[in-house]
Amino acid sequence: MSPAEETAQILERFGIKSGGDLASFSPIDGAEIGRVAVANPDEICKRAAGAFGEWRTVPAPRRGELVRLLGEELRSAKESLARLITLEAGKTHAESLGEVQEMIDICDFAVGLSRQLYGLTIASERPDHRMMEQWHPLGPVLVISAFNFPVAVWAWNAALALVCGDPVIWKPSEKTPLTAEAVMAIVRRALGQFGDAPDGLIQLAQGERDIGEALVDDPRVALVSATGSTAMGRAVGPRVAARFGRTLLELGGNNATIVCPSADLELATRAILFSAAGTAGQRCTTLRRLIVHEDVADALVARLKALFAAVKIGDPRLPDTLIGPLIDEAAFDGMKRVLGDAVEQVDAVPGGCYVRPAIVEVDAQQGSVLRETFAPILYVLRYRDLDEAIALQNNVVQGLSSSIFTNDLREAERFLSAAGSDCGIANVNIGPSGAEIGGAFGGEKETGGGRESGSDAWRAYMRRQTNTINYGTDLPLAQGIRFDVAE
Ligand code: UN1
Repeated sequence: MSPAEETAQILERFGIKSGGDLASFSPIDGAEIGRVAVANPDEICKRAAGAFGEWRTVPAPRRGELVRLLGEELRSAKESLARLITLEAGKTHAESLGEVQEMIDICDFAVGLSRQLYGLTIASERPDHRMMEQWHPLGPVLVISAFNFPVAVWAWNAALALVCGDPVIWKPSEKTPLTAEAVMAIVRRALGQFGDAPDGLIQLAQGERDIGEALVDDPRVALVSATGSTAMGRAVGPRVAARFGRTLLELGGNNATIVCPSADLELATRAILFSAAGTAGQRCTTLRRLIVHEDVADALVARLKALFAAVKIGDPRLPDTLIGPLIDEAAFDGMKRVLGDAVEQVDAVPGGCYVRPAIVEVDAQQGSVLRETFAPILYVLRYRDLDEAIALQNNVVQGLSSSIFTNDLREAERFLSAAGSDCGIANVNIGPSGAEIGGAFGGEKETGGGRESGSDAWRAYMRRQTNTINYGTDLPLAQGIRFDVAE
């Protein structure tokens, strides 16, 4: 069945009618698979602001109930939604299922969180005074998501925003509008079960860049959580800052793995294959730089080259495919700009851009090695001592994810220490990609500094209020100040 035919069947199952000005194309064969209508940003912001007035006073555990229902509906729709991700984003079925599972996991996490939005009690220096801090809902949250995780990154943000008391506006990638429509159909099912959620609590804003810009500039949007390239973040960040709005940025990565002489090379090989070639190199956490000790480099690189040559590339709907297509022609051009004629195209489905992952050995970290090319290119650098390797790993402008393979405790701990990796994520004996829900996700430097999903990332979606309460009959001032008029 063609991607267009299969998509039509799935959309029907979700009760979605295709139509409108924005077209979606399947990377499997490049053909159009559906259309959606473009949003009216002003209308959306108005409805979100109205919803905020109501939702912020709903008790947080009750808000959690909506997210629990969303998790349940996602469980029932898992297979269909995953299939649509495969059709629209080109991920393999296993990876698409994983993406929906990530949505379910964050829902579970957020449900628990809805009873744990803790503030502090603080010792006051003044007699008969009490201090505390409270966390209150912040306001409408705009989620800008990228094509490569077309639904999970929305869920990371939406699940937390909803339990925190914030309405959600979603501007999905213009390359993956249909999966967003399907998620909204699932959301409507959850809202139906929930009963009395305010109108406009969860909205979709389909469109191209202009729609995103109008939403980014709207003062009714309290937080802009944006995932995408550093260039996108550079445009969004200052615009939101100019109106003193808040941002949570999850931008480009240039992730490295260090392989030490003591490493379990079999383990490292498997992890590197998944991290560098999986998702056709289109994760923000994709492994892009392999920094390997010269004693083990020849053996490791030879093994990787053999695996890269053998890995099954093709229609992501087929069960044995490990690597599907690049998202579009522009992604292919990006890879070609780096590799020129060395790009090995794979003849899989006509109309799609299928490439073999590439290994490029380099002597120095310069030129394209310093940039994030959203394609499966793995640069290999050799090192002699660990400090040199860590310096290489850190000597890029991005700071998302990193990892080390070693069986030497000192090396592992050094890598994780304050003098080690400067990334938001640093792993030992696993690759830099494939993080689970629970840990805070995000990175430093030009990756944008935002943290999403796990740990205390929820605080970005709330405003903090410090309270001092006097339950006495006197008015002692802080710092011992006296301010009495003698009468
Ligand atoms: C992204 O590519 O934007 O850690 C997110 C990972 C996934 C999320 C990637 N859990 O690779």
